[in-house]
Amino acid sequence: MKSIRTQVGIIGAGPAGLLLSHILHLQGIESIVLEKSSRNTVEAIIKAGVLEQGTVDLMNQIGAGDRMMKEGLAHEGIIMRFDGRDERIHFPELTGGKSVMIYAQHDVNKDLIKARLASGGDIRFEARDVSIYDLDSSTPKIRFRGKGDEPSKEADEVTEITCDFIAGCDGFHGVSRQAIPQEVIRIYERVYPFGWLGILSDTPPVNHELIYTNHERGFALCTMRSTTRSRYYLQVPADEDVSDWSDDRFWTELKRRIPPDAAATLQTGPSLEKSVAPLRSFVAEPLRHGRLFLAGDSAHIVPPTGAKGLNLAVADVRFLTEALAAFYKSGSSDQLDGYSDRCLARVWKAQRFSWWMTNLTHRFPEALPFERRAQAAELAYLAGSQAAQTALAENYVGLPLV
Ligand code: FAS
Ligand code: PHB
Repeated sequence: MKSIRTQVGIIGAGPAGLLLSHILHLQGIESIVLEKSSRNTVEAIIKAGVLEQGTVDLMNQIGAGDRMMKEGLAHEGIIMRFDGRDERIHFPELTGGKSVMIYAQHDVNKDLIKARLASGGDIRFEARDVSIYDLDSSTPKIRFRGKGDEPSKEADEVTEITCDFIAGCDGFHGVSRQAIPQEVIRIYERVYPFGWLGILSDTPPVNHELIYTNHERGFALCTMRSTTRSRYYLQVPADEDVSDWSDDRFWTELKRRIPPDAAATLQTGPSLEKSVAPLRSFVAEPLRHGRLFLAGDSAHIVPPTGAKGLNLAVADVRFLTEALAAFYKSGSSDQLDGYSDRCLARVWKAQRFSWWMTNLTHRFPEALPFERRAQAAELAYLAGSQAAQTALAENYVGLPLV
């Protein structure tokens, strides 16, 4: 078995792991990133699309924001469609000038990988059988099989990394959360009775801003990746099989749920990607066990309705890099000890907003007539109340980091 050493072992090269590795580097802290997928897969995966102002600012601060600023689309509002009417939520007016940026997550991944490798970063793609040991010691370890730091003779050679700390940035299906003992971890979860059927197409977006629609046939979202590439979502039953949805069936259903003027001008085309994503609200507490720190989807999942998932991962990483930098600079572990509570304060506010936005815009199959009427009343209240619109806007653009 090959043995190597680093200060922070990072599992996962999604936005959380890549951002963590780069910011640690800028603080003079070394890390090794282990990623089970290939670089091409990480750079192609279709996921999030909305960056909060804080995420945009951070990408620029760390020198990884040039392409985002050239190709990203600044958005100053969204349209809420319900009961035959459109209500625009105007972000700058309601939040003292804030907005959001439309920029695909796979592009964020690409930009972070480029920045990290250009600065001598050590990212091990296609790392297999990643496992974690000795979390309660001051030298926790990660073992993996794979290409290692040079094409090894034995593709199945096991490498062991001895670290000071391990960051679990390996998403909902990763191994790091599983390393927290059952008697320690607390899980909070709400699984929704529907999913999102998403389609990506090289067609101009139907509208220059996002349209969230609450329709009697179900929720729909019109969003985009650029001025020539569109992304649309339809609420479907949780167990929906994407193979039951031809492109034509998707476009026909979308036209039935979006505003008539949008339906009339919608440009359809062949799907580049089509998939069903389940919707759940999920939090694992605490985000730390011994020398293991969870960040991003490994610790929490939000329904994408509030566009919070990627941005929450960024906030966790900000807090973790501050805590690690304090430890290496002064030896103090106070911020490491406070990491989980600091993240959870923000995580739960984003959970609440995402749960609220999902309840406001989706049709629940088991909803009582009273609940449907209450939902219609809440949408009507939103339309008529600056206070209600301000509450939506300040959560959507991202709450201040505390
Ligand atoms: P990620 O899941 O992005 O990254 C984890 C990484 O760890 C992956 O590259 C994975 O391959 C790797 N990994 C997993 N297990 C490993 C192991 N054992 N060893 C090594 N590596 C391992 N959020 C939004 O805001 N808007 C959206 O529209 C949206 N759509 C989504 C659609 C889908 C299908 C999914 C799954 C998520 C979506 N999300 C969306 C949420 C998503 O954007 C996450 O919030 C974001 O990816 C969080 O980033 P990470 O925490 O880095 O996790
Ligand atoms: C997306 O562009 O994929 C997107 C945008 C806003 C959301 C969810 C997904 O709330």
